[in-house]
Amino acid sequence: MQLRRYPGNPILSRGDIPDVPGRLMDPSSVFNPGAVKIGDVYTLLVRVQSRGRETFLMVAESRDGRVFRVRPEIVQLEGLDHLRENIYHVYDPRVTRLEGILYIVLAMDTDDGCRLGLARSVDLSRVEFLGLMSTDDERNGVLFPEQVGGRYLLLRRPNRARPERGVASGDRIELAESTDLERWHPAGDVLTGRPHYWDELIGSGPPPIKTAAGWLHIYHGIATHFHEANIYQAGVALLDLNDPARVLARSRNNILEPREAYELVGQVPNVVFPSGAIVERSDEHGVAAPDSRVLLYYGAADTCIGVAEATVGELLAACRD
Ligand code: BMA
Repeated sequence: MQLRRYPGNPILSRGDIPDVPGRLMDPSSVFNPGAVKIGDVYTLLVRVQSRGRETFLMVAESRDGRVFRVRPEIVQLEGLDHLRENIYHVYDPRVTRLEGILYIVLAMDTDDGCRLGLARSVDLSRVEFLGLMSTDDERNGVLFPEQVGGRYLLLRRPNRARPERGVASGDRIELAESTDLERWHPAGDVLTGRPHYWDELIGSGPPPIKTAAGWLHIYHGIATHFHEANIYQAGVALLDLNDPARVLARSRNNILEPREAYELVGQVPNVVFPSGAIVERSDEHGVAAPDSRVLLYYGAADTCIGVAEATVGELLAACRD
């Protein structure tokens, strides 16, 4: 199974980013969005990179999930200036609606590597930075959309794999738990990379999707080809509803890989990087209907954004392929 791409992809490219006078003109790229539906509006929190390679977050909105308009302003993280650390980039936001609030887990580059940061917002007009969630080098943090067993849960990817070249990466996704969203404690290993196959290095994608069969977790896998070339793909695993450190099933094949020109060629070639998902229909308990469509938003070649879709049932079947 491959996700079905929207024929109008890419849905956002650098030319769709309005200038923000004095701050951002003619940027290089837009990619790796968080996604959430706010009322009827499909909303993306996108990563925009300037030609100075500064990183900005901006909001894009759509009535149909495919044609987006970017608000001509840069999202300010209120309270970020109170941090003692030097922050170079804030990027790859994962947006989770939790207890009626939008929580955003951010990757933040500091002098000591990457940290996870947490922010919250009602509708992405104002975003309040709450603080760092980690003291170790990690990326790809993503919150579950509800408490499980009385705890908030977070998937995170420690950057412990040190390639010969390039930045630290990771080959495992871990679970962490918290009672206050501030202090996080290890709660088990979830997935590890599969050396030699499509997902040697891994990291979480969008927030887990609740289904009757378990949590659907879309993640990215990197085939490293002995460090000669990195190919970023998407895959899916099914985690136990009550104990998400337990993996019930995991796709053997990827569900999306770089094939189209805009995924194969760009600032970083051969990248599909899933980071946002919108489920079209869930019940009052947040359980996705099996025939509901899932729109997966992804960064393509660190240059533009694509959307691809499958039903919940198809994703469950892919876990067991
Ligand atoms: C990862 C992250 C992503 C990026 C990907 C491909 O390590 O930095 O933001 O999309 O690499 O360059």
